[in-house]
Amino acid sequence: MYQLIAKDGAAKRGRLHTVHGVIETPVFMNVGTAAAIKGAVSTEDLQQIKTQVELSNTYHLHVRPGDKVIKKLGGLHKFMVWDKPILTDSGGFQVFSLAELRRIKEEGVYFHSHIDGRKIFMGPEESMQIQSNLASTIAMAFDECPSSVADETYMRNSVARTTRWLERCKKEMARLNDQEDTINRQQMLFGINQGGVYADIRVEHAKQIRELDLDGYAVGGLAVGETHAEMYRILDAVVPYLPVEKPTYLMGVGTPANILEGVERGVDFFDCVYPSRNGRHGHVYTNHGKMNLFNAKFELDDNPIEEGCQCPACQKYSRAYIRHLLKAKEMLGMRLCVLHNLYFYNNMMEEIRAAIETGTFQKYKANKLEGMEQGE
Ligand code: PRF
Ligand code: ZN
Repeated sequence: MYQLIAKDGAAKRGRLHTVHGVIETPVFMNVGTAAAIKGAVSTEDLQQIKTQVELSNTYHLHVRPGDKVIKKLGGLHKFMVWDKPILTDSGGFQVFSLAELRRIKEEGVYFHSHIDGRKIFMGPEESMQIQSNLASTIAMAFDECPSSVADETYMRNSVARTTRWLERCKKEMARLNDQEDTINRQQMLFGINQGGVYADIRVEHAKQIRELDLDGYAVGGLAVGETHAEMYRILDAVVPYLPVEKPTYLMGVGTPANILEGVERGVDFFDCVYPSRNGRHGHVYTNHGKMNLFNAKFELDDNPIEEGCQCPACQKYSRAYIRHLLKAKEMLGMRLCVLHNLYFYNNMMEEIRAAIETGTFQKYKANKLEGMEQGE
């Protein structure tokens, strides 16, 4: 159940009640593709860095260790020792970005595993079954994420198929939630809007899928090569056609600036690999812009990454020490940068929520962007 607590312009401050607790939105989900946040981050760490939702991938966990293995071990929450909400992406997007030799048919997608080349079939029913075995809090619909340069005819046909797949997902999820041996019988299902950069296709699709009365709605197929201006134009066009009384999720987005723009347009959920991936490369976010800790100017810098930051890295360690760890390829260096970056994102979301509640989001956004532009 989603509660809309406050609005500031189109920006929404919401609360999603789930079997694994409450999610305060806007929220940034921390990406743990294969049931782990890359950079040796433990679930104890996640508690410390204000993580609300962990995100994992159906495709990866199906290929390794296998969703049936995870079901036998009691589901993903028990497996990775995380009792808060988990969202699983459906596999659609990963099949398109990772798998080789894929063939899309009405029934689903045939492809070869990126691990061992094994032939796999995944359609809407299989994706729901895998996500039900994983027992995540929120399952995502099985969709096709077409290329950003797909032509209009391809896009119309693809979106129509994604709608038919969505109807099958809803039916299969209802069947699975009705079965006694299902671990999470209150698993939620979010639908996914597609249509590339064609605003009319997007809007028509949004109108169709909102009729299905799902637990939430995502905007997929963005941040796949189009410009930021195009992404904002599509959000401007489509978010008003998604139900305001349900959570909205912008998939795979993005930079702090992208998130602020998304919030302004009414988005509740975000996820992105940037904070963890950049952290693993020694790139850290601060309120004064991004820093590359490999830079020689930090050799003797005894300050924390960011003065006043309450993250586990900044509580104790200096830029100089972390720079040394990174250069010496010590895992702790990566880990500290990832913890700082995820904390930066999670903390920004907390600030965003407070700003919406007090009707000061525009001011908050302008200040945050101005500060961050000072960086490299
Ligand atoms: N579909 C799914 N997952 C996704 C996307 C999508 O379009 C994107 C697009 N940015 C990221 N993750 N199922
Ligand atoms: Zn920090």
